[in-house]
Amino acid sequence: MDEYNASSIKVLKDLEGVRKRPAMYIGDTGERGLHHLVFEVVDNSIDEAMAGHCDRIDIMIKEDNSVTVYDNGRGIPIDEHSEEKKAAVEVVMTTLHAGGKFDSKSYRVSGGLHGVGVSVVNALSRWMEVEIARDGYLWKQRYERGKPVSSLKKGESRKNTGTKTSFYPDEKIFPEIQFSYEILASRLRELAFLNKGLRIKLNHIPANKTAIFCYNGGIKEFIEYLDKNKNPIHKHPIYIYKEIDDCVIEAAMQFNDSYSENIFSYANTINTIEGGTHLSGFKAAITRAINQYAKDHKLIKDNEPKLMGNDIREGLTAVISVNIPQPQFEGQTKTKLGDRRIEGLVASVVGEGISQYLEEHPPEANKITKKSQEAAHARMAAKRARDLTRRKNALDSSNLPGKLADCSSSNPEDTELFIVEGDSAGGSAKQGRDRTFQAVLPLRGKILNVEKSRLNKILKNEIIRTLISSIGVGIGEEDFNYKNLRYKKIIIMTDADVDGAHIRTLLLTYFFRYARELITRGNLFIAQPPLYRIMNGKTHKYIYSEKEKEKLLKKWEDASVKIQRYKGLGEMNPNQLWETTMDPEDRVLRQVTVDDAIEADRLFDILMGSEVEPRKEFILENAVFVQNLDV
Ligand code: 0RA
Repeated sequence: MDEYNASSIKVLKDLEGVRKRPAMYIGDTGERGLHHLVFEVVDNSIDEAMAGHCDRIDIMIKEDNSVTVYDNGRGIPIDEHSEEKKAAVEVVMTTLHAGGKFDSKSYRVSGGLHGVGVSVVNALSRWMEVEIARDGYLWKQRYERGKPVSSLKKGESRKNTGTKTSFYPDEKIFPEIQFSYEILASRLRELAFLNKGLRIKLNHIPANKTAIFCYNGGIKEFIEYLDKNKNPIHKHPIYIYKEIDDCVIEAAMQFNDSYSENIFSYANTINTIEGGTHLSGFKAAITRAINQYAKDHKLIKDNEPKLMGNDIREGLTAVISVNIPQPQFEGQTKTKLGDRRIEGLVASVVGEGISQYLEEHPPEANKITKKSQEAAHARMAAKRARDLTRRKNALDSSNLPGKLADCSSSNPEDTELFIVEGDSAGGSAKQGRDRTFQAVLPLRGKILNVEKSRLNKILKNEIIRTLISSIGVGIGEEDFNYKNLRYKKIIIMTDADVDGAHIRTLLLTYFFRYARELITRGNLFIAQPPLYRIMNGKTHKYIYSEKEKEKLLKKWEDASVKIQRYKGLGEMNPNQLWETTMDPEDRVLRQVTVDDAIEADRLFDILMGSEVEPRKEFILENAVFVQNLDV
């Protein structure tokens, strides 16, 4: 067999494989996988921008849910590929992992979250079209379900260069093909922050929304965006940028008067949720630089202990972003940077940058140091108090709270904890549940906003203490231990109204700040009680959304239907609560994710901050960090 035929057969086989097992390439075929298609195509344009050949990318979602991504880069090469006897662009569009083949100095990421290649998007699209302006002409090719349906055609003459890729997600693969403006905007905004000066335009026609993201300040503006609802203790973020060897290291940070730490790390524009060597180098540099400054300027006495990293990072918002050739990703979700040499490189670049900033800005340097010292004192006072009262014991699960109605199984692999708002709903839940594996914890009273307090105060709050001992994993960096988790699923069950949303958010804030592992490992859920019960003669149906209600009313148009609206969980009797919300066979749970930790964090600020309007809007629109899931 000649080489041409051999490679054609391989292409068809690969294509078949992608369509047979799409999840292996894009994670899933739900909302996340669908959006992944867009990001995969955009990533190719981002690569072109990172190589310095493109400064604008336009993304359009059309009325029919087809997508167009345009960039003004050099255009995908169109010349005939010597081995395969077809245009280079066709090879790129139809061959698995052919992406960075033409460019050895590419920052292309292979494996991991992105970088599966545009051929995967092609294989999963009903059709795809590529238009290239290059070498004086416009060139066009069309594919259907990954196979070319025409050769590359030369069109009218063109002076400029660029690439336009359009596709329509295959409905045979994706059950839903509607794109979310929010999901697209949030990642595109992030990409614009990470690529200083790059202009990214999003036009979502079905949603009737357009945005242009372009930040000449790069991640420095990212910090300002993240901290929009906070009070910084110095006016301008500290900003560090350095190209060294074949790497680019960029960091920005600002201290605010809150108690929480927000560091976002990126490698080649991938959000490294699990951190890695760039993050540890960054943290080490901050701790070292501030201690050195404090020592040199006699702000810490010789007999006093050094400031700890945690103390220094209280109220810190920071972004560390590195671009390196061939990054190695590790960890459960392949979002942990593994390259050892980056640790020292980042530590020295960032250390030098911070030290220089501190020397050049004495008033700011003093404020930052003083803030760290206060945090250290608070931490030591809290530790003394804790040791004295042996609070640790009171908080572990050998001391279960009286309010908790535990289940009989003690195997954390199949147990569930329902956290329920109010005593009356708590009563119904206790009666309605399957007590072999379902535990119920009714909460009454005000839940503390953990965003506004330090750990020692949080530990004094009765509701928080009840939560901690029921769940079993402890709290804070020293005490938290995932192994002690007492329930596989933790389910927040609140009323479907604004008060319920508020309580839910306070609880989410607590989990996000002090037990984030429960979110990242997928243990946290939100129950979905029905909004209505619609009766039609002898039959009835529970309804969970307005859309569903409209559909059913249309279907039952002529019948004499009766609609009962549920305002709270308390209006359902125990049996109804079981049937609609607690029975694993029929219920709908939403899994809480921190996929978009950035937006989540900003939203927590909005929700808990003093501005009422954005808060209302958010509660009504409902969280982006909650993903629909049927369990
Ligand atoms: C490799 C080489 C060259 C361009 C590209 C890749 C390229 C790929 C994509 C994908 C989307 N937009 C793109 N823009 C450019 C050009 C090499 C040359 O001109 O010498």
